[in-house]
Amino acid sequence: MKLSGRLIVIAIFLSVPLLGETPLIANVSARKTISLDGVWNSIIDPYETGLSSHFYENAKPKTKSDLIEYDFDRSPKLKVPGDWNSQRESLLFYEGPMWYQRYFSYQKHEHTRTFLYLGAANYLARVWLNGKKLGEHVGGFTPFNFEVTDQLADGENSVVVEVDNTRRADGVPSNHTDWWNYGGLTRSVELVEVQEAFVQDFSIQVAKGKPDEIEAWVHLNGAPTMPSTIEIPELHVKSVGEQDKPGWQFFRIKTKPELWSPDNPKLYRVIISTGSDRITEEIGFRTIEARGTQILLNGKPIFLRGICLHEDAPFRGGRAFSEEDDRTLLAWAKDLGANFVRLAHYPHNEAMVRLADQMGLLVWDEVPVYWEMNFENPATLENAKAQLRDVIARDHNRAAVALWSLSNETPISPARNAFLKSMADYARELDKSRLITSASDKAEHPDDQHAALNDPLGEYLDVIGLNEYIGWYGKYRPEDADQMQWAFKYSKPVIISEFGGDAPFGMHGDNDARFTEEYQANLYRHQIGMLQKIPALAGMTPWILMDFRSPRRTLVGIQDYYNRKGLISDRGQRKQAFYVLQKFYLEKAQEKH
Ligand code: GCB
Repeated sequence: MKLSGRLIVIAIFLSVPLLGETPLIANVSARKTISLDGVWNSIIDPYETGLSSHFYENAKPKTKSDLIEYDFDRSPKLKVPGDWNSQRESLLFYEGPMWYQRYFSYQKHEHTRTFLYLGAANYLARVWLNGKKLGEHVGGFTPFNFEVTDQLADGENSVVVEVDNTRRADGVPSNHTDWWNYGGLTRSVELVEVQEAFVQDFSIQVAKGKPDEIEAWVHLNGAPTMPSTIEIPELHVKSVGEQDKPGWQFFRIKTKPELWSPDNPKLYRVIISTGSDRITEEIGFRTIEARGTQILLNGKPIFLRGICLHEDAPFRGGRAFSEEDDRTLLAWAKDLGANFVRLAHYPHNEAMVRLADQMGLLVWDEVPVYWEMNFENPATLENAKAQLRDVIARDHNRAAVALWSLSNETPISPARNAFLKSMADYARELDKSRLITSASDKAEHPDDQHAALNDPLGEYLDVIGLNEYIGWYGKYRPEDADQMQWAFKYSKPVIISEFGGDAPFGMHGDNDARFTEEYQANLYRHQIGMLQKIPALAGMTPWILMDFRSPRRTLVGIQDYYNRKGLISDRGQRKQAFYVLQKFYLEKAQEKH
């Protein structure tokens, strides 16, 4: 069997090694892991002395005359996973380098390879094991791993990570965002043990346009010619791959799986094995496509009843990272009547996407190309592409993920258009099975009854995302939405990816009194009326499920450094607008397309 061109492209791109890192191991949760979560020593380093003072050596004075001006053992502690800002009051606004260190004991085994896997570190991370540098990673929301088989000691080991969340003009994101710049080892750190030859990555999905065929590839590490097998016991499938080039096996499997959808989030147990390496995965099978102005799930039009989410932890504050945090947020989205979530504005933790698979929520997965950025800088583009590549590598087996989003509210310019076109091309090279989108806020108002989105970015997308704040920002009141007619330059499905307004829970007043629940609920009523008149409307994700921390929101007694556009407060209280949207979604869910 020869590979289809599409599979070859996917395989080549997902195999590109990362600078200083090794390619990501897929499905770490199905592996033998040793958790390095817990309490780490930490040194705040605002003047960046750690590198020149060799903090990474974790040295101790050997004689009483030795001079060593740091001591991890006696330094304050930080919990991992976790941002530092919400762990100590003095760190709430801290931006800069922070050094993390911990000891762990390890027993070496023959024929075992070990990787150090970090779920995320915001923003720049430099990593050392036993004083030896493993590498660096840029980007605060994607995982990375290093092979440490040869660096590990039998017995006690010391790992040091410098994490620096300084904002950078050339960064992704850049200097300005509307979310908290939570720094630290924000997701789990673990050692992953694998066989000498192991399954590095795989892709298993329904073949495009062929619901009775599954196409798959398996990428092996350390096993150029070993065969691999895919089993799906419930479908009585057991298939041996065909090798096309060393380390790559390809499969075409005739079978008719029950298809995954939000109403029926059916997952199959899939076993992938090579030699003595064997991992189990839960996989849903479905197709997603855009046809005309509709989005089709499994060949049928679907209206995406969505809501935006930030990765802020309900109740306790700080960056969310646990399955408990994720379950709370997604359960609220389900209560709202949603079948879709926009995970804004960066990749959320992996458990969130896995839970969406299980709970039946389609996902808009986004990278933090946000507002003004240095679109002229080739390094910024490479950085954005690396983040896109890594979130695709992490999530490409999730049926829930329907859309890769390239950006949010970027200012139109030739450099920006070229930047995003390049990202769109790259996303399609990596994964042709999903839809590409982006959120634009560049609507024009020729008069007070008309609005148009002509952003040239639309040319490169499968689905147009529009953020509009009629009734909140700008001159229009919520009622003005009633007269507004929308036009879109590109005849493609449209998702209204944001609208909303701030209201702290419990603040009441008239419908026209800013920052009251009544104002917010009234705004939602008029928005819903307006949006339903858009013929190309394929879905919506209002801003936002829960209030979240933002340094831009300074209004005392109302915002207090929180963006209050949540339908639910950060303490879990539901505002009036929650029920307005819930009513609409429950009605919409009853409609037949
Ligand atoms: C937007 C941004 C989002 C902000 C929101 C707001 O357009 O995309 O990140 O938080 O507006 O509340 O202003």
